[in-house]
Amino acid sequence: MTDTATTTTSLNKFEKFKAQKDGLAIKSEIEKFAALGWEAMDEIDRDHRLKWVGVFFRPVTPGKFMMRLRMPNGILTSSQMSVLAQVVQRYGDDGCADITTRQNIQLRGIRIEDLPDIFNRFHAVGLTSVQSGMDNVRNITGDPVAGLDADELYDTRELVQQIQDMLTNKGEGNPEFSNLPRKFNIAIAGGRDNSVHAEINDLAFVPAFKEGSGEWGVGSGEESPTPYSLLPNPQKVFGFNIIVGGFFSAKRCEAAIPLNAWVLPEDVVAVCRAVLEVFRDHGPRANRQKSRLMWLIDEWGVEKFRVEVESRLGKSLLPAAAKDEIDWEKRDHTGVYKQKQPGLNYAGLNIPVGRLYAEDMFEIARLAEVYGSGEIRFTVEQNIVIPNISDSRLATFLTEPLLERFSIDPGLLTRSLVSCTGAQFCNFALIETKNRALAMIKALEADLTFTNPVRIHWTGCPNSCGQPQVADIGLMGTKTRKNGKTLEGVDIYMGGKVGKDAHLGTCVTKGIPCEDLQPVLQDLLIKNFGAKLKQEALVINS
Ligand code: SRM
Ligand code: SF4
Repeated sequence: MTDTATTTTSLNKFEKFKAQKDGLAIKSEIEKFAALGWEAMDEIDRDHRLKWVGVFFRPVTPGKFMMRLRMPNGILTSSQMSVLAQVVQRYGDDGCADITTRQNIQLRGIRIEDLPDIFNRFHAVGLTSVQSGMDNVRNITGDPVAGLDADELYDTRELVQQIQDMLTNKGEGNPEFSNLPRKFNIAIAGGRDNSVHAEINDLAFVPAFKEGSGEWGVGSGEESPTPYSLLPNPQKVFGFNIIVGGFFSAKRCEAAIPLNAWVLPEDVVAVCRAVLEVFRDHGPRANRQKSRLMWLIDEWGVEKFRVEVESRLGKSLLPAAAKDEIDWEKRDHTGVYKQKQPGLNYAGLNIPVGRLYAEDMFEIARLAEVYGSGEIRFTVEQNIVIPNISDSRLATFLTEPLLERFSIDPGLLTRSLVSCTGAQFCNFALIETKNRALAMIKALEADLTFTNPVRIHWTGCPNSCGQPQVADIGLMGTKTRKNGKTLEGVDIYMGGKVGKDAHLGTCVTKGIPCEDLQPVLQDLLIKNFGAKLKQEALVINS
């Protein structure tokens, strides 16, 4: 490590404990912790280092840990889902799972004494939770309908898996990337609708065609780079424009900015490695509120950052293509859609606020096996997609009782509802989110009619895990005062645009007590999103 990273006097407490013992060292100590019990563990190991293997101590429910998996491109098999269901099933009422805003899943109620057995079960079905928390690269997102969508530009699945394998040493843990200055998010968009919210990632790849000119690609290091002139159609070559530095934090939120670079798909893994090496070795480590990649880009300027990335790559990057291919409104994939493979369909099921229980998970696994190919996918809206349902089985699939709860045609608010974990399990939370979000949507849908979905995102604190800045209406938990009392409240964000011309929403109103929120939302929905009171609609139609 260089410059800022080595100045021990300015290291924050996280940097100090990482320097004493790398988080990944915890991997060989799991048996010991299981025998010891959580009460007897060293606090830094328990509260922080365990996150390097995806195990999160929950101060709200001490002794009942959360486990965050890795789901490259949000894809898993029915056998993997069954294993996850078995894990949470043993915890009875304490056990459940949440689909996350990064196309991933978290398990709850986990006891430390069970970790060796859980890791063995994960290993047997190819699941990993390694490096999913703290100063590591989070789950890498890709297009949720990759390989299914006739209109896709690039099937992101293999690339996402390759990046994860490089970062995590095929799920075993990779000390090269286990001590970044801060968390890091990577996304690859493969379609025209930016299903991954590329702009809110530290590093994202956005589809873009480049007019051929006989220049050389950068190559992945091991094999020779592909010259444009040898590509099948050198006049119009597919690749990705690179954007960098997008992030949300309590103090600052930024959309990613162009790196002014374009890469061939086969160079994406090498570029990820180069960017991460630069961030690892030069990213600021003194103040954790100012450690995300954008702070380094601010300090250096994007030009210098690009030059450093090129120097790690050992090659120049080509300038960005003039335009990218994101020209659709964002789809939510809820409903039944034809696949590019004749006779096959994918079904997007709405999972209200992403919450699943063991019996739901077994049932989803069963449906995927009986009607599909055993594959299940997650979306960043915390929903699921079951692909490869044949035309002949579709009608029976649609009669399955699970679809009454996990609908393919939910109400227009339910459809787009997203919520972070909130006070039930998260100690940063300023408010309860998931249950409140569901109750609020139910009440609003009872009173109003809608013509279009309205995307409402709840997040329990300014860390913004529920991404309120990408929503039509974003609700961020806060504490507020009313009649001399402190109450749970929200700041309201509006104007988030996703898909084509994505941009972040901003705070429009602060400190609305949650108990007064319903009429405020009703008013916003009527004035800004064309909702109508059911009574009014009845009069107009009669
Ligand atoms: Fe997050 C921390 C949950 C997506 C920004 N996030 C946390 C912790 C680990 C805090 C904690 O220890 O309690 C939360 C765990 C609560 C729990 O028990 O579930 C937590 N974050 C989540 C999830 C589960 C929300 C959800 O309900 O879906 C998401 C897990 C994604 C995954 O699978 O890895 C989740 N978090 C996000 C996102 C959205 C995204 O990635 O698109 C963001 C904003 C984007 C970003 O990071 O730039 C996000 N989480 C944060 C931050 C603020 C980061 C910062 O730079 O300051 C924190 C706090 C921190 O890291 O210090 C945080
Ligand atoms: Fe917890 Fe805040 Fe993230 Fe919600 S936004 S999961 S409350 S850290």
